[in-house]
Amino acid sequence: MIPPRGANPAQTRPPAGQTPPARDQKNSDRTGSVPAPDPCVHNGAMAQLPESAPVPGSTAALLAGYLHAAGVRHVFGYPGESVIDFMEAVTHRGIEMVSAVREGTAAFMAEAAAMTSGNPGVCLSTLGPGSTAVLNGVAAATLDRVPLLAISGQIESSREQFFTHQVVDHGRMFAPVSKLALRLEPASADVVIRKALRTAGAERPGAVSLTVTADAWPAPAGGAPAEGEVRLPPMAPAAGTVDVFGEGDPLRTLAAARRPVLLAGIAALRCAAGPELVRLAERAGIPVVVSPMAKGVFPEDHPYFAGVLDMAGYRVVWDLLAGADLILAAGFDPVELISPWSVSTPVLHLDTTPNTDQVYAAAHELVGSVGALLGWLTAQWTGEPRWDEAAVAAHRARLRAAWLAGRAPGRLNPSDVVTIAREAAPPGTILATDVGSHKIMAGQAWQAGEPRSVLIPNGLSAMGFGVPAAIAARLTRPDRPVLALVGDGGFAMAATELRVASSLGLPVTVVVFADGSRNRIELRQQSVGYPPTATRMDGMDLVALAGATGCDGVRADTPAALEKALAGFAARSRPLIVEARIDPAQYQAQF
Ligand SMILES: Cc1ncc(C[n+]2csc(CCOP(=O)(O)OP(=O)(O)O)c2C)c(N)n1
Ligand SMILES: [Mg+2]
Repeated sequence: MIPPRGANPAQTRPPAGQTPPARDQKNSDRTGSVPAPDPCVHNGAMAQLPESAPVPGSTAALLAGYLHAAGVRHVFGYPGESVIDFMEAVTHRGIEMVSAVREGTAAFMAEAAAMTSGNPGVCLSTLGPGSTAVLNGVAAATLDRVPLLAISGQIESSREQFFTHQVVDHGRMFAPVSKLALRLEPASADVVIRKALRTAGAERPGAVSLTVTADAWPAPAGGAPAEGEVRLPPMAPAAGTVDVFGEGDPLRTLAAARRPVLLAGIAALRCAAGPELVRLAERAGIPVVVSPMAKGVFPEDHPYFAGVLDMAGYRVVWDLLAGADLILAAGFDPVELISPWSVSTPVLHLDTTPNTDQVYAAAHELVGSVGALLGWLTAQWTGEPRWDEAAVAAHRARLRAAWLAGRAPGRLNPSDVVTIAREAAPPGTILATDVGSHKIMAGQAWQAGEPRSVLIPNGLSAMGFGVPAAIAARLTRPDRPVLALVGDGGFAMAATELRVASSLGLPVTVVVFADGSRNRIELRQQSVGYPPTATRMDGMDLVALAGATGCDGVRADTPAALEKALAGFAARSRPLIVEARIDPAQYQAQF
């Protein structure tokens, strides 16, 4: 049965002329007028439910059914003729179709939704320019190891082989940036959808591209046992079996170590191995370094927490690893290495994946679910704790001093922004960063309390992620405050997506490290004596931009002003853009 138009309150907009008044007037620092949400504008979720149902038993309906069963509640995309049947099918299935400003940012939203929820992310683009525009986000999901279905429309199958207007070969185009590029054809729809979902989620996860010709969507789906029935494949990252590779006994190697260090990475996060990490760290007295994308897998206020790899203060962390006599790499993925692996410390490799990267030559490889592997080591441990808490605290103090180095007195330093934002953020806040010098500062010192609460792109490391990621995080976790810390370069790449946030009433807060520079690259130029070619930017008036996109906006150039701007941000009802005018001098001490 089709619900009447507007029956779903979540997808209903006020009729034109009846827009509710802005609720946050007293906190509003913006200038200029806020455009009223316009139900005719296609920003944000599709406004109304379809009048006619998609064809029952169609390929579109089957794919929508599988997505729903896999926990997908949002499809992020941009419309085109070749995908209109599918947009109706997902809406009919109760999945919200979120229309971004462009396809590339829609893919970042889908990636961030998957990072936050653990379920596959889904982005949608049309043929030709839509599919080419989505590539960066697809590559990001693959290198960030995030399960993503990138669905692209294509011209009808009768013209696909010879027609040239807007037609590119998706199979060849998506191959290098995805785990698999498939064509969804009606006759084999059931098996191909299952294959796509299983492949996207299997270790190591990543993007799967699904190309669907316009005529395939309404055609009857083949292979389903009964109309509309879905048979969801397992979505868990790894089961419990253990393969052991390498000479000798890994338990003996561990028992012989006097200064072991755990290095936890994203496979540990995917395996939800946090409790086992804590138990091994405490029982055997082992400090834990985490990778940026694994932040939260180990509590950062724990006495055995030893910092984040390759973020600000990175030399202190590498010194710890160099001085260790065994590194237990627990789900560590070398895709996150920014520096080369330069230490000769022996490695015990604990991962869902064999050591196929060979960045280090592991003494032993234990392959299975990371939590189970850690649990097994803990159960076998009979020795004394190897490190005392005071020694780890001394290491953390060195790291903190390195992170604070180079501060310019009396100015708004990058470290001030991170500290003030963290203090203003209530427990449970989700943080998204962009890419650049600000990420390196935030990645080290933003204290993560739980898994999947910090979204840092560190595989492809694509700029333009932070703003769309914050929007998707808030949609996925409406119960959580969401904050983005972004550079002014990355912000400019995605700023118009904030109109989506205001249209959908998503009160995300975006703090822009405004330094008029693509600083991370400018620092490289400085280090080799080059001028800042193409790395300086004219500043933008972000307060005006906030007004133009229906957000509140405020400028801060001192710590006190920033504290005031961020006070109580989690209780706001409208999106907020904070232009934090920083002095970037401190970065020079960091890199
Ligand atoms: C899409 C993309 N283009 C280029 C780069 C290379 N890059 C890495 S950091 C950076 C500068 C980022 O500038 P900004 O966003 O202002 O951050 P800041 O370094 O100033 O904190 C650039 C150009 C990238 N990572 N992603
Ligand atoms: Mg900048």
